[in-house]
Amino acid sequence: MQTRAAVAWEAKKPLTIETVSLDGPGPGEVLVEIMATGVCHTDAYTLSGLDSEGKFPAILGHEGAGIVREVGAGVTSVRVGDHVIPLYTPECRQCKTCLSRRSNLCTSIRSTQGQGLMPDGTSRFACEGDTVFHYMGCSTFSNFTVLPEIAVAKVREDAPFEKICYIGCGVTTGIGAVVYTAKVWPGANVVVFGLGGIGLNVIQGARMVGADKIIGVDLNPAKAEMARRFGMTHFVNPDEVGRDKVVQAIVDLTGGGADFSFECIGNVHTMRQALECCHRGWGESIIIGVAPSGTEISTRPFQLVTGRVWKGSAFGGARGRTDVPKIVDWYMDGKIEIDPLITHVMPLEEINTAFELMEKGESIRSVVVF
Ligand code: NAD
Ligand code: AHE
Ligand code: ZN
Repeated sequence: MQTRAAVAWEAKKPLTIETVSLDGPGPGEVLVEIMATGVCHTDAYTLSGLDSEGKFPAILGHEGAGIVREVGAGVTSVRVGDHVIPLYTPECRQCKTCLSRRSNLCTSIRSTQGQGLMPDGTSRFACEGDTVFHYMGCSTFSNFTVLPEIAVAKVREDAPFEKICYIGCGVTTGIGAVVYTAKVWPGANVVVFGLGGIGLNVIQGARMVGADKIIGVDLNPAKAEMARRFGMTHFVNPDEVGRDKVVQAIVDLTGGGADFSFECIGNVHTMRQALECCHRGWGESIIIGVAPSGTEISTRPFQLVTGRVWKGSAFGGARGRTDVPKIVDWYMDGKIEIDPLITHVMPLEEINTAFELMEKGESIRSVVVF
């Protein structure tokens, strides 16, 4: 079939809207009509050329919601007409990792996914005779896309696509990091570095589980207002306290250090600050931000010897097919908020504006509706 998609032909260049060809679903796969997709900082990261797995030309996008339009042979878990959220972290329920229940990082299709290919090693997209690669197994910047059935979460049909697409990455990543990865306890002191589309969801997750102090750190003071609305109790602007005094400022505010910190920027310097502002003996720092390939984190080993813990979180530690439908319920039941975070909505033709707004720090989430 033919479909409309935004194609990233090469790094650092704007996307162009093309009519691309798409081969239908093979065994165990589904064809999904994407109704809406968010634009995440990770899309911009890959487009910047700093992603070691970035392949071009590609159809980016990994934060979508849509409707199953066709199923391949042997598909049993979804049917035509089901509403779904594509999962860049699938859940096969059969691999060593899924069976271990110790991690959400299903390994069943990860290697082909990282090469921009479907599990059978092919790409289903082509444009003007060129193969176009898939991205994070999702390619939600295309009106239609093909996914393995293990990489879609079936969700309730009364949930609006243009809001729940954000659960496909940002909402689940932020709230999940609090609930599933860190298991923040009521009364904990929490610090969030970076008050963008991910950090604000960490903040609302921390509020949801009953954290005490929720301290936000951001260079952009314009981010503080929304953060307060979502539960931030204290704001630290590194340019006001001094960039080398952020750790001390947090230690002072928390009476010794944070119980949990979350790095939601993707900067190795703030990752170090996030670890070192944690409480001696038990403070845990969770890295969410994606740092450019080739960069490395460092700290004095003494920081770990004295009980601070460094962890990472991908997709909030959520098991997609199991947890995403529950998070959609939390939204529909009013337990979490999404609407105020979607600051811009645009048609596919204006998708480059979403990247510009993010770059300038003027949006939280832009959503493209098809
Ligand atoms: P964003 O651009 O919306 O937010 C980043 C925020 O960090 C902005 O508010 C910016 O002002 C602030 N910031 C930048 N540099 C700073 C500094 N030195 N000190 C303090 N604040 C600073 O981005 P986002 O969509 O929220 O994504 C955040 C990070 O999370 C990105 O690296 C993204 O790739 C990553 N991410 C990871 C996962 C995962 O599963 N681990 C999922 C989604 C996104
Ligand atoms: N390809 C990148 C890695 C990017 C990365 O860490 N991605 C996160 C999700 S970011 C969503 O916005 C993730 O889930 N990682 C686990 C995984 O298996 O990719 C690089 O730097 O090479
Ligand atoms: Zn993302």
